[in-house]
Amino acid sequence: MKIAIVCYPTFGGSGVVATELGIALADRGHEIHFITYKQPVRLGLLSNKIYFHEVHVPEYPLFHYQPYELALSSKLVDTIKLYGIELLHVHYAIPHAYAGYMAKKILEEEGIHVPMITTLHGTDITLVGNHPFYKPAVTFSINKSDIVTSVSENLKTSTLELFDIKKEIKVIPNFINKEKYKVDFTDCQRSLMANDDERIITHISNFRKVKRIPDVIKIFHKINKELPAKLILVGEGPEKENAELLCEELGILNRVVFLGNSNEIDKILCFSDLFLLPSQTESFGLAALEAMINKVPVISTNSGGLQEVNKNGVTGYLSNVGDVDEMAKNALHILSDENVLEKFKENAYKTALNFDILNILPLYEAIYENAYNTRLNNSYS
Ligand code: GMT
Repeated sequence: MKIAIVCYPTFGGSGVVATELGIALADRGHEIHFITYKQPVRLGLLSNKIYFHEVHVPEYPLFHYQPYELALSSKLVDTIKLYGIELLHVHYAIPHAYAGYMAKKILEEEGIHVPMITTLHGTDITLVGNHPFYKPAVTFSINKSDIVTSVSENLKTSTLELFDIKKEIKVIPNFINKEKYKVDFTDCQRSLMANDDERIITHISNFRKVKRIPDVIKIFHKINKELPAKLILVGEGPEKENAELLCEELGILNRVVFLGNSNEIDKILCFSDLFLLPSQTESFGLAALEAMINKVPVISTNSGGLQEVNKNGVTGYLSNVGDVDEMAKNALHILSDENVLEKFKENAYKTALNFDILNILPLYEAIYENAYNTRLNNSYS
């Protein structure tokens, strides 16, 4: 099948999921066309099955805001016609579902019927899409999608609570590719980061407020009082500067490594002992799953869809948002005993295998087929 994928090209979870899905679909023989404003960060070399089409937004001084949706819709129309694309899959509702629907309608005028799948990722529903200034347009474009998927049961429930949704929402969880994470521990360059007697604790995110970075640092501070440890912070975002200030204030700057964005998180997770994700909310928590496939237990909050990924007392522990004391206590329980740590590591890995792409890809392929076969029925709605 010829499939166009619209996503954010950045390090955010929705872009990562969209890119990895496209790569896996291409491996299965589909022809994939990524349409976005920059080459997706997880997309390596292009192949004869993977194309990238850049959306350009010409600047004009009259515009206070440059019309990205308009440029995206036009790019979709042109690309779909040029390559005979049969299906459109948009990741993150804002503004992709809106622009996708417009493209679909323009194409229908020319007798071209392309079904649109919209995948909801989290903040497009819980933080941004829910804002009154966006809500009518987001509700409309979700309802006008041919098929709507959500990355967790919890996100589906929130979507139905927050919006007036007439469409069925199918849950297709996020995934990892276990083949990509076959690094042997002996290949890990642990000694670059910490001494042998130090535990390595990691956090990876886009450093937005929702990630509660101060909690990451406070939990680490409490752990570090009890046992020698290093904190590795991976990612860039608005909260990074405050994070550095807090580390300085607590006198732990020399125990914390700020690594910035990385395309080699597997190499970092390979030598990590524990992953911290104390988010305010997380529709799924892809970063936690990526930790788990690297045998890293997770200390997280119990908010959003995290409970669907991190299993309390098995792959790590879950606490109420802001309960840094309990999170530090649970972290110490895991880190203080080699046998306990090993058990959690093994459990984390085994649980992550349930989310292997080989289990998830057929679910997407089935909805693509269904959407394609029923495309004419839905075109006039
Ligand atoms: O804030 C982020 O983590 C980025 C955001 C996104 O939409 O790119 O992530 C959301 O989608 C991910 C992939 O489906 C989920 O794993 C994250 O849990 C979700 N983030 C939130 O709900 C805060």
